[in-house]
Amino acid sequence: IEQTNRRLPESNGVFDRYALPVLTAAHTPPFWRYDLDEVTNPDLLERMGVNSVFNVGAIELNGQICLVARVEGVDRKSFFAVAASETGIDHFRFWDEPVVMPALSEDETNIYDMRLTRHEDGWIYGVFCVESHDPDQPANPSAAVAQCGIARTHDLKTWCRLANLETSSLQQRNAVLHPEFVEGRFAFYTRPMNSFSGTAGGEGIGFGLCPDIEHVRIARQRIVDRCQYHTVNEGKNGQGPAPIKTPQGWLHLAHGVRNTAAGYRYVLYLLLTDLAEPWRVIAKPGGYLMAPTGPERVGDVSNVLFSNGWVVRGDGQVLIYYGSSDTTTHVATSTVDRLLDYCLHTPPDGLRSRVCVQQRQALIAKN
Ligand code: M1P
Repeated sequence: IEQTNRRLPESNGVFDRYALPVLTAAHTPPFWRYDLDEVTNPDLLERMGVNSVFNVGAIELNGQICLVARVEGVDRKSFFAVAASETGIDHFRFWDEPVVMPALSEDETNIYDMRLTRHEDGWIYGVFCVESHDPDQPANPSAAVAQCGIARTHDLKTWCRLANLETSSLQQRNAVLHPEFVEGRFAFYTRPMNSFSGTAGGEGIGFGLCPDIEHVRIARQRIVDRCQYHTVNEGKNGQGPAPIKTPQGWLHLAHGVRNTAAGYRYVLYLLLTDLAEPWRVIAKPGGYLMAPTGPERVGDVSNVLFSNGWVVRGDGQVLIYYGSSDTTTHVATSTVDRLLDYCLHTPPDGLRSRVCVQQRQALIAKN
């Protein structure tokens, strides 16, 4: 909490990484983990440990950067807790108490990965994954159903839970509320899928409209960014945080997943969609923006970068928060201008080795 973070000197010009993670399990207050009563805990045993702090929603509120973190106890259950900082790159400190998120049913077992959206209707919305044991497979303890929970707040302290998002998909994770009305309706990025954790039926990032935020039913999920063979999002993908509005279009950060002999690899990539039709991609650079590197690579689920939070500051700086291997949280910084330049001037994925060589030859010739 006291340590000052340091921007790493190596940079590709698009973004900068930092030496230290911004949040770890060790950032959680000791009074969340230890009974501090000498009588009931004379040997000061940590009886309620925290395993990891990652996949944070992010927002600027009252001049501070607030992260709604996924805090996972040693019992594997996740909950939300707010950590705030003036700088956004270091000195994050958790508020004294975790978020008390109302549950809609007794069966809700785990909640995680909140996306925060400051909507033009005046509320701050939190859209998150709600996981339950699959009622159709009671004999299989690993069978789970992911649904999308929705709650709203003005202060990140008091949360009003709304009905879960309804779609025709068996599983619904990585849903995100768009910040503005589209065609007079609330707009959601979705992820139609059949499989809880695999890639079966992974079509891509979806998009749908709904008139009533208190009962969100999306009949049609049109595909914004489709999974494609031999790309970084071949297996599955998901919208990251709510997109950033720029003069050139909506800037989106997403994660893409592919399978390898060592398991799934999660990387982050960017795309730009049309201002009036945010489901229509107008630019998509080939490949990834960020992939796990150094200490980010190893954790509970290694080789994973996952982002569900970013913040644009008044001067155009973008703070990108990302979970590293489902264990800690890092920050990278860039600017809206740099991310747009990268989006608009990076060649699209050539999809064939021979085309990628042509792209590189054109660069070499120009240089
Ligand atoms: O373990 C990697 C990620 O797996 C899930 O993401 P997705 O639904 O795209 O597979 C989520 O559980 C996420 O929290 C996690 O980081």
